[in-house]
Amino acid sequence: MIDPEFDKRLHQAAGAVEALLNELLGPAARPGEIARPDRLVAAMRHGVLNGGKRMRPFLVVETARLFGGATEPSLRVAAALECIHCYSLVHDDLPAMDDDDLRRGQPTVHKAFGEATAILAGDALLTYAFDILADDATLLSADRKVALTLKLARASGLGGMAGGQMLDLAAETSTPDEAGIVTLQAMKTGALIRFACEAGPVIAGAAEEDLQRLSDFGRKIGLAFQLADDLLDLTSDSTTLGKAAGKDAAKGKGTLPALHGEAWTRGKLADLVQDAEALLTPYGADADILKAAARFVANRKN
Ligand code: GRG
Repeated sequence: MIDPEFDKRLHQAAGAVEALLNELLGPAARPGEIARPDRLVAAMRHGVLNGGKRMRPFLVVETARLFGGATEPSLRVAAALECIHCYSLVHDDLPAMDDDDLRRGQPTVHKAFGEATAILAGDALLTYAFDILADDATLLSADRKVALTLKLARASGLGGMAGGQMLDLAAETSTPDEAGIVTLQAMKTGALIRFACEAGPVIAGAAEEDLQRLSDFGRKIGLAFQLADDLLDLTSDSTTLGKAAGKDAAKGKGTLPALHGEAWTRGKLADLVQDAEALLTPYGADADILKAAARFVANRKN
């Protein structure tokens, strides 16, 4: 069962970040932009405003709150991160990548708008993330904006998510060993989740020790997130997932659940949640919501 307080706060964060994304992805050009093509705006909105769980935005907002960070700048950082996450999903669904027709229970962006527009929508979302961070409306000091920009770039790019996707493509032809799978997942999925957990302490100007602790927490739940995803691919159905199930096995893709089985994976997930919760012990009840998030990530159904 989902913790009711967690459920409430996840929905609150989702509602607030969606309202902001709705405004940011409006039709009117911003200062410095020349014009916003309607079709590109529509494709970007389709890729973003289509009912994701908004787990990463929640983590940004709640890790900032833990250290006294204000909600307004947290929501802008959360919106930037969600733009990157959604760009990755739009590009991942393309025929040249995972070739999926369904995402969040709806047609993927290339199915609705065509491939070329989907590529551009992903490109524009990636760029827009850094626009949102740098904008004057993000009320943070220049030092904190630079720190967030660098962390987000590193989490998303060559040595993070995009690099992880490269390793994932290579894994279709040559199965990596267990350490290789863990690295691939830490990059492809884990890096953005870790960023979400590091963002709060940076926004709030927390101590280095707290940043490190939240980074470790992010690493644990990032791994749990991907393990749960791989387990769902193995055990769930497309209707529940809102996307195609059973794709990893069909492609013969090496995942930890495929390697070790369901019982091992459930045990590993329980260990990761325990480790993640233990990292938050110094913060007492203030971190209860993040502990509930760790449990949700490991036990989610879609
Ligand atoms: C194309 C550069 C590039 C990267 C793609 C993130 C990614 C890399 C691919 C997505 C493939 C995938 C399904 C990975 C599993 C983990 C994951 C990111 C799941 C989707 O995230 P959720 O569950 O999605 O948070 P919602 O829809 O709730 O936002």
